[in-house]
Amino acid sequence: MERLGLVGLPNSGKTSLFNALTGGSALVAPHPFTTTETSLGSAPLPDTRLDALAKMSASRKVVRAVVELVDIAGLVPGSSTGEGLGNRFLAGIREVDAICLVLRAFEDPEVPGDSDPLSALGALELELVLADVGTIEGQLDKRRRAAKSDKSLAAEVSAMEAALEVLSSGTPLYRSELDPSERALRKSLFLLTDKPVLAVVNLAEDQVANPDAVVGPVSDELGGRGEALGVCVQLEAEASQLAQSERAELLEGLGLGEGALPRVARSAYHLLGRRTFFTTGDKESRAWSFRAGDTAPQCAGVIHSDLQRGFIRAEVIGWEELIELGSWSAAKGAGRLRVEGKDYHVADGDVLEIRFNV
Ligand SMILES: Nc1nc2c(ncn2[C@@H]2O[C@H](COP(=O)(O)OP(=O)(O)OP(=O)(O)O)[C@@H](O)[C@H]2O)c(=O)[nH]1
Ligand SMILES: [Mg+2]
Repeated sequence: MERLGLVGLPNSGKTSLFNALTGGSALVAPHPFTTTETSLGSAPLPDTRLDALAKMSASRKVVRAVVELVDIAGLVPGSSTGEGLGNRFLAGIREVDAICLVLRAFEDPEVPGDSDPLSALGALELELVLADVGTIEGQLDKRRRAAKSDKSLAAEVSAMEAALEVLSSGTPLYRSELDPSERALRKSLFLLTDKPVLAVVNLAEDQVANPDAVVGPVSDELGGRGEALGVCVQLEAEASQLAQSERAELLEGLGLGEGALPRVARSAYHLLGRRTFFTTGDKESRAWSFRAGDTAPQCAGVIHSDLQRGFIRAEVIGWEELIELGSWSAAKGAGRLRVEGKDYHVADGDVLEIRFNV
């Protein structure tokens, strides 16, 4: 399954965010490079659609979809050439499918480090860009020579040259106007800035009431190429340790509604290209995660490989319509279940029942 990597300067709050999202307890400390090994975790995805379906079906069990996260060692200026935990951190980023840039805005004399999220963004992007320039420069001459005898490599070489030009101007590839279809040609290079990004601005408690002042400039800087979300990570991490009702009380009391973590989890999920379909019944209501664009048999395979192998058809209805009708049998009686075959592309929010035969 696709993974989101948390990337940021030391002491930006990456591990705190990781713990808050995953309910984990990885080490958090006010000194740089607390995290030296990457850790993996999964964050359950809050989903009110699933809650509504579970209520409708009076399900005894509710199973949420998850987002896979990776907490990566801190990046410092010079990481691209091996400073700090340079190589470890670069390897960590190469392995993820999308990046969450954690930008510190909180000030705390106890926690060394800068609290200017825009300058952190600049520093992080510069290191990622430099690493990518190094990767392409290390390969380009070899590929050019190979392309002389093998004409089929010409497209790859020109994609590399186009990427190098963008990077050399200091621009990460996720911000560029490059043709996305050329991405496949660059895939074997494992470039760091060729992945989708999201930014989390780690706010101080006194910035939470007016996050736009701090988050807005980051959002403008990313210019629509990445979403920027403001989160008071420490506060939400503390809240995540509490029981559901106390947590709601704390967050509501601060005017934070459900808090910002559910939005981070949902944005990450979408950034990774994951979508959700549901199954519902009195035994269980469940959110299943599939890749955007998957067909009904592929989605059936997420439940069990037998369901894909023996797939006959799917009965399908949108979750909202099903809730309105009140039950699966009511939907069936009203002739509102669609019958879909092997070529159907499942939509986010579909409720499915798979007919199969093995
Ligand atoms: N005041 C304040 N402190 C925070 C906040 N978020 C994190 N911290 C503190 O900042 C310190 C660093 O947090 P970590 O989560 O370990 O940061 P990190 O980015 O994982 O750090 P490294 O692994 O060392 O790169 C800890 O002492 C946290 O308690 C916040 O929103 N406000
Ligand atoms: Mg850490």
